[in-house]
Amino acid sequence: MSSKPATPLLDRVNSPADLRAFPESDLRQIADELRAEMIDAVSVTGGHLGAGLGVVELTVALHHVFNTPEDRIVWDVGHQAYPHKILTGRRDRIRTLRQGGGLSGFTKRAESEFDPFGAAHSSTSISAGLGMAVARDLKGGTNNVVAVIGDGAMSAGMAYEAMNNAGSMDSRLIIILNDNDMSIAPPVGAMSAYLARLLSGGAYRSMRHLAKQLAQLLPKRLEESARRAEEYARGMAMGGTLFEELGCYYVGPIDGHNFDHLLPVLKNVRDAGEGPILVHVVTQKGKGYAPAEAADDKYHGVSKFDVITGAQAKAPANAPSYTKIFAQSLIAHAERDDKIVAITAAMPSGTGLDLFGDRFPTRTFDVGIAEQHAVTFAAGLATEGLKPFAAIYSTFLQRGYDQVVHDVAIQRLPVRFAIDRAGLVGADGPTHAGAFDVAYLACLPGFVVMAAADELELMHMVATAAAIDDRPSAFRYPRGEGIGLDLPEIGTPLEIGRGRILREGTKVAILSFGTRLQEALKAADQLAALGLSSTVADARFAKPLDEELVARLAREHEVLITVEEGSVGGFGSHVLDFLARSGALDHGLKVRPMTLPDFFIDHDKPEKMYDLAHLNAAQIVETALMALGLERQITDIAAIAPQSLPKLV
Ligand SMILES: Cc1ncc(C[n+]2csc(CCOP(=O)(O)OP(=O)(O)O)c2C)c(N)n1
Repeated sequence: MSSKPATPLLDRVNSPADLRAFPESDLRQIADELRAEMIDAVSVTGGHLGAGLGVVELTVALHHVFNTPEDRIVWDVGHQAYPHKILTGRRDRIRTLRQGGGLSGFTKRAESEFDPFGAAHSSTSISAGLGMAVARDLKGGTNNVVAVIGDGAMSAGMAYEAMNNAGSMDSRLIIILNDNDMSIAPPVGAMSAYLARLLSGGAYRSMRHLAKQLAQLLPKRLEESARRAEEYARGMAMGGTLFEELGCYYVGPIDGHNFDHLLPVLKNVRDAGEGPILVHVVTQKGKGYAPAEAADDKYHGVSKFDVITGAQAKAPANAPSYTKIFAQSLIAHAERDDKIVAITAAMPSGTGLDLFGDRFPTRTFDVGIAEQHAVTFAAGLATEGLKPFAAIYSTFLQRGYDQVVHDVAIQRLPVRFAIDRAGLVGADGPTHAGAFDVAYLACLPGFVVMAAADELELMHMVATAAAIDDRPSAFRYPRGEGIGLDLPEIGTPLEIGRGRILREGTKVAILSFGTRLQEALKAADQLAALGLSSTVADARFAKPLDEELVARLAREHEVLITVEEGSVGGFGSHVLDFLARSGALDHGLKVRPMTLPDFFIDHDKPEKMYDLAHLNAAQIVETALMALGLERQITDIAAIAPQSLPKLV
C-alpha cells in the first residue's frame, strides 16, 4: 500500500504565530520538514549543523507553547538557532547564513525581534535571561523568559553564578538544560558525569512512559500545589539535587525529540509559579541525519557538504594550518622537555591540542568551557615548576582577563599563552574575531607579547615561549594556513624584544606585527614600482618593543607605517607611545598606524573583511602616498595599468 506524500506544512509557517495555529498533531511533520530544510541550507552554506539538528523538536515545541517574541527565548551560544531562524521569518534568507551581508551564524539582536539576546560565546543565557525576568517584574510584565543552555555550556562558572543568583530570587525564569552529552568534543568534568547519572538512574526510562501523567502532576502554581503532587513529581524525577540546592525547581529528564513529552511539560512550566525552574531535556546532537549521528563530532561545524553522502567539501590546503604547526611544534618541544604541559578550554581540536593529547595524554588538560579557570589552573601549574601552554583563542581569552592580570602577570608566573584565531576569522564574524589580545596583553607589565608573521616564525615563537621561564609570554597566530614555507624539525628561540628587517629602503618604513607582513612586502613592491623606496620590518614583539629598531626606522625614513591585525591600543599604539616619549615625533616624522577599524566587522569572506579593515597591500600603499602628500595621484594610479605606472619621485 503506497501512502500519499503529505502536503508540506512548513511553507505555511512564516512566523511562530502561524506555527501556533497548527494542531499539536501536525508538529511532527513540521519538525521533519524543518530538519530537512536546515540540512539542505547548511549543505550550501556550511556552518553549525549538529547542534541545530538536535533541537529541532525543542525549537518547534518552544515556539508552539510560548508566545514569542513577547516570551523571550535566549539560546546559549546561539549556534543551534538555525531552526529557530527558519521559524522566525528568516527562512527566505537561510541560505545566506554566514555569507557576507547574510544571516549571522548566531543569534543577533539586530537581526530579529525573536533574538532577544546576541550570543556566540557560551554560558551567558541564564544571566541574560535572569536580567530579562527581573526587568519584566520591575515593569509589571507577565511574559515568560526561557534560557536554553547546553550541557557543554554548563561547564562554565558563569552558568552557576547565574543559577546561584536566580535561586535566591523569586523571578520566574525557565531554564532548559539541553543535554546531548556533547560539547564540541565529548564533554568533560564532574557535571557531565552528574548528568549521566541522572539519566542512568532509571528515572528517565519511567519518565518516558509517564510523561503525560507527569504533566498533570507538576505543580501548576508551585505555591498552591498540593504537597503530595509536588513531592510525587520531585520523587519521580529522582535527582537534580544539585540544581535544587542552587534554588532551581528541577524537572526531568525528558525526551527532547518526543512532542508527547515536550509539550505537556513545557506548558506546565509555562504556567508554574515563582522562581527558576530547570527542565532537563535529553537530545541527540546531529539527530535525524545519519552522517552527523555517525560522526565523532556530530557535525558540530561543517563546510559545504553533499546531502546524500554527507561528504564535506574541504578546500584543498596549500599548507598546514597555523593550528597544526603550533601543535606539532609544541609536541617537538615536549618530547625534549617533560615539564611542558598543555591546557585547552573545551577546544581540543580547534587548538590542535587533540594531537598533543594523543602523544601526551597525561600532560594535556581539557578543563571544559572554563577559560577563567584554565588561566588560573595554568598559573598554579607554573608555581610548581611546570611549563604550561594555555592554548586559547584570542576571543575566548577575553573571558579570563582578570585571571591573566591578577593570577599570572602580577605574580610574574611563566604561563605561555598560545593565542589562536588572532585577527579576523571570516564566517564566524565579530564575536569570534581576535581583535583585542595585543591591546589587553601588551599593557601588562612584564609580559612578552609576540605575533608570528608566518608559520616558521610561529615555530620560533613556540621555542621562545618554551625558553621564557621567568615571566608570562604570549604569541598570536591567525586562523587558516601558513604560506607554505619549508620547515625545520623544531624552532629556535628568538632574541627577546628584537625585530628583523626584511627589505631595506629609504623613504617609507613599513613595520609589520604579525601575518600582514606579506601584504607589507607586496605594498613595498608596489611602492617601488612608483619609485618610492621602502623598508619592511617585522617587529616580532609588541612587548618588549624593539625600541632600537623603531628609533632607526623613524630616523631614516620620512614615513613610518605600522600594520597589525588588531585593535587600536595594540602594537601601533605602543610604537607611537615610544616615539612620542623619545621625542622622535618632534622632527616631522609622519607616523601612520594601521589597525582594525573602530567598528565590529560583520562576517564575510576574509579578503573582503581585510579590504573593509583597510589592511591590504593597496591600502598600505594608499596610506604611504597620503602621508607623503601624493594622494592626488592615487586615483590616477588606480586607472593606470601597473606596468605603465609613472614614477612619482
Ligand atoms: C566562552 C566560549 N568558549 C568556547 C566556545 C566554543 N564553543 C562553541 S560551542 C561549544 C560547545 C557547546 O556545547 P553545548 O553547550 O553542549 O552545546 P551543543 O553544541 O552540544 O548543543 C564550544 C566549546 C564558546 N562558544 N565560548
